[in-house]
Formats: sequence, structure tokens, C-alpha cells
Amino acid sequence: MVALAEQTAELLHGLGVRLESPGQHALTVRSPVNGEMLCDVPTCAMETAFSAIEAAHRAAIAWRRVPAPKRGELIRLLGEELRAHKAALGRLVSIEAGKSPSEGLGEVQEMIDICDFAVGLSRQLHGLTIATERPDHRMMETWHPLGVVGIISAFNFPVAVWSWNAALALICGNAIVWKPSEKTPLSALACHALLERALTRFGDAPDGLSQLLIGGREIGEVLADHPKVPLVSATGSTAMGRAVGQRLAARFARAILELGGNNAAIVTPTADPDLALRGVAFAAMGTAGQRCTTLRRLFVHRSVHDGFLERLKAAYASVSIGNPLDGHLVGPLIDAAAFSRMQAALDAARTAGGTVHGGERVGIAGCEGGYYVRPALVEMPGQIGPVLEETFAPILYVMRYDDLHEAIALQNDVPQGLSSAIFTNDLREAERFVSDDGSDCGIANVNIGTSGAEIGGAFGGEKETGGGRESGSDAWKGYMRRATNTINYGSTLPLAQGVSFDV
Ligand code: UN1
Repeated sequence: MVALAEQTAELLHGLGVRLESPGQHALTVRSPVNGEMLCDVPTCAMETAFSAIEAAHRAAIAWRRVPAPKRGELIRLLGEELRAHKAALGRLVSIEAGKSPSEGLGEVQEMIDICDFAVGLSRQLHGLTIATERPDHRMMETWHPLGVVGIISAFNFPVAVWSWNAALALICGNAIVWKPSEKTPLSALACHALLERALTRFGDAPDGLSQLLIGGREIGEVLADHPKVPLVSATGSTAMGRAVGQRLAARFARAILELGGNNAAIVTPTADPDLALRGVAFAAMGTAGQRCTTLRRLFVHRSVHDGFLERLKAAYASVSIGNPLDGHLVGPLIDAAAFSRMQAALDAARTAGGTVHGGERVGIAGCEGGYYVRPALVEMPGQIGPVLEETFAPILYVMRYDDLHEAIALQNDVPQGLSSAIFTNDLREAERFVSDDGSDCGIANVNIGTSGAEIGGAFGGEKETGGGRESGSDAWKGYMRRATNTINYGSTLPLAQGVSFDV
């Protein structure tokens, strides 16, 4: 096989990335597939971050005057670039984030989907007309761009999450400044280059509309603190979101936070066992447990528990683990630190009385520098210890339940609230789960696992997941400000609430 560094250089070239010489402040990028060094990337100095935000601010002032459907044309062109470069970008994501080819391509498809969605939306940034109590008056609601939108993204979806934010922010008339994960700057450079191409084809967009700032925490802090950044959309850990959210709140700026998930599924007595098994397996082991939507807790009804667990154990014991570029279903963890955190969680589970199956490091020939693990299935006596935390690794804690209300209460009884699922063929159980009295998460599915959401729905969750919504439905409203306009087309000045003030 051609070395990954060489493949990466070729992919970057084809995607239009021209790497500057890294200088002193280089970031070394490694592939989690085999630990191989891919290249050195220059990082952004603090002064550059400040000037990029100023440039984006100037661009936003011009961009907001471009009609929204015309702004949509830019995203249509971005969608074309993504279609044309789907294979290359998907491959780059697979190499840099350690995903299977199918998942790498799926991520780019998610970008294409949000572009299509945003193009349509660019003609539908609708406000309401509202009945007014005053004669010869009209009241309406209008939506306006915010200005510069900061985007902070994580390593596990290095391109799709940017595109959800970028596509919506841009059609809504904003400029964007992106701080990607330090673990996946190459995918970010590629996205940025494809957007630059779309901008060139578009023709007369203002300079500086899209900025990419590669660097560490200090860059995120600049975005969180800068008075010319009215909104930051941040995806990552709850600790990161807490820090960013508090800094934004201190200056009354807005946040869209998409943070940790500790997602659960309930397998009921009437569940279709084959479907439930596949749903659980993909959600728990796919992307090596490194999705914010990964299934981490499983409640199985006592009457079907033992049989389901046996089948699950067999699936865990036989799943193909290995180089994801060769199509193995379970690829590597992102790095050594992720492996240590996984082992620490498994130790804590044992201390809390859990029985651990799997979880050990697996050696893969040719990929010795990668951190591959057998996904872990942990039988837990209750929802205690590490079960209450999100560990970004393939660990599934399995517990029994007797009564659905009890299972729903347990599923809700964690600090996080992103995604959830029930496997049932009982209408009452399904409806209960999605009712006011059911799952408290931003995503609640029936007969589907917790991960793999489509872009058409609003994506995000409650509690420590941060409360933000990205992607579909009316998530676009988060990228705009709302104005209520009252227009008097009469020649008198009636006051609301019947107040009189005659001077
Ligand atoms: C994430 O892990 O941050 O629903 C995003 C899913 C994907 C997105 C995950 N569409 O699993």
C-alpha cells in the first residue's frame, strides 16, 4: 500500500490545498489508522486570529446585502464541489479520522445533503405576519444576519459538522470563522479550499467571508471573547462547552452547543430481535464508539435479557476490527489518550461490580501505531460509576429492567440528553417513549439506533448536551436575529393597550 502520507499529499493537492511551510508553530498530523505522520501544518498566530475576525466582520457587512437566494447560489456551488470531490474528501476523512470508506463517504454525503437543504432554505427564511390590535397597522417579524459566526468542531465528524454550521450561517447572511479540531486540520483545509473554489465561481462575494484558524484552545478563546463574534457554535466535550458557554454568556453573545451524549436504548419484550441487534451493534460499535450519538447504555427487559445478551456477545466477539481503509467495521480510537480513558472507564466499571467482555487492545498487522480495541460489552448491576459519564470509546453498559416507566426514568437519569431509542412493536410503548412523559433527549427514536441522524431534523440535545440545535428543521433561526416590526399606515397614532398620551 502507498504510504498514507503520500496518499494524503496527493489527496490534498487534488482538493486544492496548498500547504504553506509550517514554520516554528507547526502542528504534526498523524493518522489514527497506523500512527503514521501525515504532514506538518502551520498554526495560526494570535494576531492572525484577530485580523481574520476583523476581515470576516467586514465581509459580513457586505454579504448581508446580498439577497438570500443569491447567497444560496454559493452553497449550491459548494454542493457541486463536494459532489465532484466526494471520493477524495471521503478518503481524506477516513485517513485523518480513522473511518471506514463507507463512513468517510457518508460524512461527505451529509455535507451534500445540508447544502441542498440550505439552498432551498435560502428562499424560505420566513417571518410571520402578526395580527395587531391597532387600526391601520401591520405587525411582522423579520429575520436578519447576525454577523460573524464562530464554529468550533471536533475530530470525529471533521467535515459534516462544519458544513451544517457553514451552510446555514452563510445562507443566513453571516461570515464564518472556523476553529477545527487540532487532530483533523487537513480535512478542514480541504473543506476551506472547496469553499474557496465555490467562492471563486460565485464571483462577487466579499473577501474574507470564510476564515480557517488552525490552532489550540487559545484560538477557541479568541472566538468566545471577541466582541465582533455574536454567535459561536461549538461541538465537543461538555467541559469545552461549559468553558465556551460561560465566556459567551459573560458578554451576552449566543451559543449553539452540541456537547456530550450518554445515549441509551431500551429493548422491550416485543422488539424484533434481529432489527434490535443490528440497531444496537451499529450504534454502539460504529465509528469505534466515537460519535456523540454513540449508544453507551442498554436497558433490556428481564424476559428477553439473557437471549439478547448472548447474541450481542457473539456479535461483539466476531465484529471485524482492523484497518478501516480496508473496510473493517471497527477502526482505531483517535489516539493513545482515548485508549487510556477507555481503560480507566473499564477499571471503574469493574470496581463498581461490572463484568467486562472485550475492551482489550488488538494488534493489527501493518497498523502497529494505531490504537485498536475490541468493543467492550459491560454487564452492570445498576446505573452507577462510569455509566453516568460519556467515555468516547466503544463501551456499551448493559442493564436489565422490569417495567418500562422504570427504564425510561433510568434512561433520563444521567446529566446528558442527546439521543435515545426504543426497540418495540408495542404501539403504547413506542408512543409513551416519544411523549412528554418519555425520553428527555433531543433525539428519541423508535426501532432505530441512537446514531446516524439525517440532516433534515434539528440535531442536538438537552441538559449537559448544551441545548443547541443544528442542521435541519428551523435550526437556521439560531444563526439570525429576529426583529418585530410594527408599521402604522394610518394618520393617527393609537397606542397599544389603549393607553392615552395626548400632548
Ligand atoms: C457527532 O458525532 O458529533 O447522527 C455528529 C449522527 C451523525 C452526526 C454525529 N449524523 O450520528
